Amino acid sequence: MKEQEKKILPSVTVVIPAYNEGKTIALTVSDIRKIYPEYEILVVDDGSTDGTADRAEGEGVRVLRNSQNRGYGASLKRGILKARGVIIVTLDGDGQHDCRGIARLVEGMAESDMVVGQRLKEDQVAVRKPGKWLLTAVAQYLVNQQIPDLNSGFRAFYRTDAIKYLPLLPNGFSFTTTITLSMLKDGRDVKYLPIKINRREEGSSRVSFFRDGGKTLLLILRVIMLFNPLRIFVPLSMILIFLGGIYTLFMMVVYSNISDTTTLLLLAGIGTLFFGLLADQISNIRRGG
Ligand SMILES: Nc1nc2c(ncn2[C@@H]2O[C@H](COP(=O)(O)OP(=O)(O)O)[C@@H](O)[C@H]2O)c(=O)[nH]1
Ligand SMILES: [Mg+2]
Repeated sequence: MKEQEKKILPSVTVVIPAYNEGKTIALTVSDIRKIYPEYEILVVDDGSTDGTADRAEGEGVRVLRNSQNRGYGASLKRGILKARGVIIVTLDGDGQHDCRGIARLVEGMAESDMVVGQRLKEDQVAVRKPGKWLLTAVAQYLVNQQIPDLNSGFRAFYRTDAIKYLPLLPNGFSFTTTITLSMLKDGRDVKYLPIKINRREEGSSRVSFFRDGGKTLLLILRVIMLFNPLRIFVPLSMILIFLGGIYTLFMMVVYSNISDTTTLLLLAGIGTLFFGLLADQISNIRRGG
């Protein structure tokens, strides 16, 4: 019975995007190999200049080398395309994710479409919080459900699902946000399992508030347009039309005339509504609906 159970377990590829993680990559992959000898380990080296790829290869795992730095999402996409496993687990190359958690993520996949390693609140770096808070609030509103951790890099999903969403997935760090929202918007089941994050021992985080915080606003606009434009444009147009209506009534009663403002408000409201309807069609086409 045990043997039989083992045979039907799906194969797993652990994809590790790494950029200049020469000091930690060897330990990270050797730990995974020790605990999960049956899993394929695939390191995607993103043009590192510190020997990251060679160190990973020295541990006997599969390595893909990007000739130039293409970004976190671009590397994951390349890894996903080349992976041999049915289930993909993504994990950082800096040793921050405890690989003992992989088993729990994979187990969770028996009942879910994606399992996310949910970081504790205090593990989410303080300077990133304002942007992340707003992004999470908008994202939750768009898909109409709670998202305890929108962009953890430690997660498991089916390779076929990732391939399906590949054209939507961006090349940068917003890969994680986008795959989460793609799943949730399609009504897929996403499970969150609490994980502990190790302190970064070597190197420094490549996600910075100034570089990526500035991008957060753009990302918020992108996810609105991609996942649920009507949820923003309909209320906005209703507010404009309502204000325009009230103002028209007021002008008619008091001055027996309408003004430029009433016309502008009403036209803006109607324009916003039609823009939203158009955006909704494009969103559906892009997401394959
Ligand atoms: N492929 C790729 N991976 C990157 C890049 N920058 C960082 N990473 C990797 O992405 C993971 C998370 O990056 P990190 O800077 O630790 O982000 P944090 O954990 O959110 O602070 C690590 O495995 C990094 O090696 C990049 O430009 N390209
Ligand atoms: Mg990290």
